[in-house]
Amino acid sequence: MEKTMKIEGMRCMGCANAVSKALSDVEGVVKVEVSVTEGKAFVAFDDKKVTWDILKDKVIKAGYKVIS
Ligand SMILES: [Cu+2]
Repeated sequence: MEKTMKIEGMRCMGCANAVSKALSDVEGVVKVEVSVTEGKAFVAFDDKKVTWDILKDKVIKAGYKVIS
């Protein structure tokens, strides 16, 4: 499954890396592409291993606000 998460609060490449790492570390995540300027994270993941809600929670725990 491929989805794009809308994220608020990313300001720099450090934020992008933090979000990227938070998502990439989850088992079942295949690919992550974060755009700071657009406030988005594209995520490709195996929905049999991980849910979208879990992924959103990881980003929230990393300190960012998930819009959708
Ligand atoms: Cu930052």
